[in-house]
Amino acid sequence: IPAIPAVDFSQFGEIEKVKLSKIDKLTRDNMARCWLNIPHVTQFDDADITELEAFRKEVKDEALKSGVKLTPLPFLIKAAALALTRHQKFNASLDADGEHIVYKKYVNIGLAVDTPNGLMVPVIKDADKKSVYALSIEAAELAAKAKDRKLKPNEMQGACFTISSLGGIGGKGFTPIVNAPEVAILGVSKADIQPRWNGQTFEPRLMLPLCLSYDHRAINGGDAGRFLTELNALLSDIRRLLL
Ligand code: CAO
Repeated sequence: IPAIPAVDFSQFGEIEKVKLSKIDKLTRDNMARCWLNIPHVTQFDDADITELEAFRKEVKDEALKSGVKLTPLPFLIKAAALALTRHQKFNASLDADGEHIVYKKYVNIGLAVDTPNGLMVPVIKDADKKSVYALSIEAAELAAKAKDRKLKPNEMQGACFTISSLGGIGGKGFTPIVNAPEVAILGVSKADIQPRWNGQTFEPRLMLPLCLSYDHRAINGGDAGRFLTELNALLSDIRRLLL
């Protein structure tokens, strides 16, 4: 790849040169590696989370009494974990031998956490077996550890799939980079009230933007369409998480 030529920016005005942190350097190398190796496709959808949000608000205070700060995130982890158990191509990695695909029988979900020191991705193990409260507690604990630089190496290993939620920050959508050897990543943006046609009239509904990037060597558009449709159905009617 032709290198980007070095530029002396100081010839154009005042500058400040700051050393990259160790985490920034790891992210730089990992992102470049993933971007260059993986043929990415990103598919978008909006999930109607009006009912999910009404339920979350209903139980929020009760959850707080048990020490749980309930955000939409643990519902997303729960729904993604269930969808991963039903769509094994997403819970897989391409084998380094180039001849096999490895299907995983466990569901570990990486969580992108924005910290002052850079991007960290702690892993929630066996996410499919945990309750929404348990996922909420673990996500908060891992995010706090990431921010305090207290994550142990084994708490950042073994993810099958990553969720990157910018919902608490903002934006309408983005195209996340697949974190190899995983084959897919879910980006989540900020939910927003939108007018939706119900057949007779426009109704205000809370819509959650979902962005699914995947490795097109391992996953086809049809697989991704089915996965995202299932995830959308689970989030739009969380009773389906029980089925
Ligand atoms: N839509 C609307 N509101 C949302 C939302 C969404 N999708 N997701 C979260 N919110 C709300 C929460 O409910 C909370 O509001 P209340 O306090 O009123 O309930 C508020 O936004 C803040 O949430 P949070 O960000 O503190 O908590 P979280 O569980 O949503 O996320 C964590 C936790 C660790 C994922 C997040 O702090 C974080 O680091 N996000 C950035 C990830 C990132 O950097 N991704 C990019 C990686 S690639 O460069």
